[in-house]
Amino acid sequence: MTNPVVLLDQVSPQDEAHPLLARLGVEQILAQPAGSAAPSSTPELPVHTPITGQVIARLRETSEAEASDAIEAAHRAFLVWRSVPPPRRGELVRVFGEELRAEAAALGRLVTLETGKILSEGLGEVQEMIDICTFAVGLSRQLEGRTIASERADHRMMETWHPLGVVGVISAFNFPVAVWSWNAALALVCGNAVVWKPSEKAPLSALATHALFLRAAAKVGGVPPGLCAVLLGGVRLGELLVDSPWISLLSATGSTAMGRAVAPRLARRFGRALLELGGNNAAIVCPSADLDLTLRAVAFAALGTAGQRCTTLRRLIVHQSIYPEMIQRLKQVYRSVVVGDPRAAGTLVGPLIDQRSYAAMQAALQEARSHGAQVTGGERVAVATADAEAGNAAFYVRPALVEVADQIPVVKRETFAPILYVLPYRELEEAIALHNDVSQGLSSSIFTLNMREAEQFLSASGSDCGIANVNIGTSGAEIGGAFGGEKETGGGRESGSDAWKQYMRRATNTINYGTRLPLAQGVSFEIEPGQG
Ligand code: UN1
Repeated sequence: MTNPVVLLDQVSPQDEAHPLLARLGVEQILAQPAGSAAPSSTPELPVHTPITGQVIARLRETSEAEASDAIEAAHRAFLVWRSVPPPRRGELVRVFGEELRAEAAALGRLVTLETGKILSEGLGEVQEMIDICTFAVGLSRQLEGRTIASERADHRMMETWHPLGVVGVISAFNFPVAVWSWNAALALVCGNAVVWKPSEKAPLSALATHALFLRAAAKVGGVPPGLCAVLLGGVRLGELLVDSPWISLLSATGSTAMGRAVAPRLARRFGRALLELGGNNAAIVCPSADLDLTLRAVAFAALGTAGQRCTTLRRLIVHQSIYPEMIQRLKQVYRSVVVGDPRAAGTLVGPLIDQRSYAAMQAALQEARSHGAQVTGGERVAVATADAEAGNAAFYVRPALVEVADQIPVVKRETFAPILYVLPYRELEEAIALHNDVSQGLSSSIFTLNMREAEQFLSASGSDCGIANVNIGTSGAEIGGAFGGEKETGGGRESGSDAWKQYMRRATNTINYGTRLPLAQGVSFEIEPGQG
C-alpha cells in the first residue's frame, strides 16, 4: 500500500521531531513511490511547531492528480472491502488499536509538538483513538438492522445496512488525529474506504497515524491497497473531496465558514455531509453549585488546549448571588495558571497555534473593551522553552477573563482562543435564554445540586445543544456518546452511540414467502388470466 502523496526533504536532525518520525515509520512511507501520477512540483508545505514557531519539517503538497488517483484507488479498495465480513474488518481496527497502544507515547508527543497541547492532552488524544478503535471492534459484531411487522400475510420486512463507499475526512489542527479516528474506525468496520485531508497545520501526526495504520494492515493481511490514504495540502484538495463523485460521505471539522462553503457544494451532487463546525459553549452556575468542583471543571473546559477545542467553554453564566466569589476565584486561577512549554511538567496552557490566532484573540478583546467589558489577562507572555527562548513566531498568552453585563456581539462569535466571557443572571429561565441565544449549538453544562434545575436544563425547553452536561464541563466528551451539535455547529454526529449508521447505506427489504401477491395499502390490481 503506498502513500500517494509526499516527500520529506528536510527534518533538522537535532530536532525532537526527527526520532519520533523515524520511530513511527513516517520516513519509510514518505520514501515510497508516489503512486502512478508522475512526481510533480507541487508547493512545499512547511510544518511549524507552535512551541518555538520553528519549521520542523518540509513536506510536499499532494498534487490534484495524485489526490484523484488516491480517491480512485480508495474506491477500488472499497469494492473489495465491502464484501469482507464485518468482524474481519474489525480485526484490522483491533490491530490498529494495538499499534496505537504500542506507540501512544511517541504519537502523543508528536501531537504536542505539532499542536502545542500539553503532553497529557497529547496522550489523551491518542487514548481517544484507542478507545474508538475498541468501540468499533465491538461494533463490528453488532451491526444490526430491524425486522419490521409487515401488513401483508406471509411477508417479512427488514432493514439491511450496507457499506457506503469512500468516506472523505477533513480534520482540523486542534485534534489532528482523534477526529479522523472517530470517522475512520467506524467507516472501516462499516466496510468503507477512507481518504483523509488533515489540517495543513498538523500533517505530521496524520502521517504517523497513517504509518501505524499501514503497519496494522500489513500484520492483518488481505487489506486491499489504497483503503486509507492521506492528502496533504489546503483548500483545493478539500474542494476535490467535496466535488469527487467517489466520495459518498464527507466528514468535515472546522469553522462555520468552512461548513458554509462545503455544505451547499456537496448538496449540489447529493453527497452526504457530516459537519462538525463552530461551538460557543456555555455553562450556567447556579446558587447551589459545588464551587470547588465547578472551578476545576471550568478551568479545564476554558483553559485546556489553550482554549482551542470546539468544546471549549467560552461563556460562563453565573447566578448573581455567587458571582463575586466566582469571579474572584477565577481571577486567581487565571493569574496563576502556568503558561509555557507544553512539554514541561506543570504547564497547563501551551501556545496558540499561530499568529493569526493570536491576532484574532487580541481583536476580540479589543472589541469587548470597546463595549465596556472588563478584561483580565490576554497579554502575550514570553516563554523559555526546553530548547531555547521561544521566538517572535511563538504565541503564548495569558488566558483572558472578560466580564460582560450582557451578550455583546463579540460574545456571540467563536474566537478560537482562551477567552472566557463571564456574565451574571437572576432567574434560571433568563440564564437558559442567554445560553441558547447564540447561533452555535455544540456543548453545554449546568452546575447545580438542585435536581429541578438540572432536569430543566436537560429538558426540551433547556439547552439547545447536542451535548448537555450536569456538573462537568463542556469539553472532554467520551467516545461512547454521539458527538456533535445543532444550528451553526452543523448537525453532524460522530463517534459513539448509533453514529455508525451514517457510514452505511440502509436498504429496506420486503420478502414474500407465500404464494399470493397481496399489495400494500389494499390496492387491487388484477390482470386477466392469460394476460400475464
Ligand atoms: C474538537 O475540538 O474538535 O470533547 C473535538 C472533547 C474532545 C473532542 C474535541 N473529546 O473536547
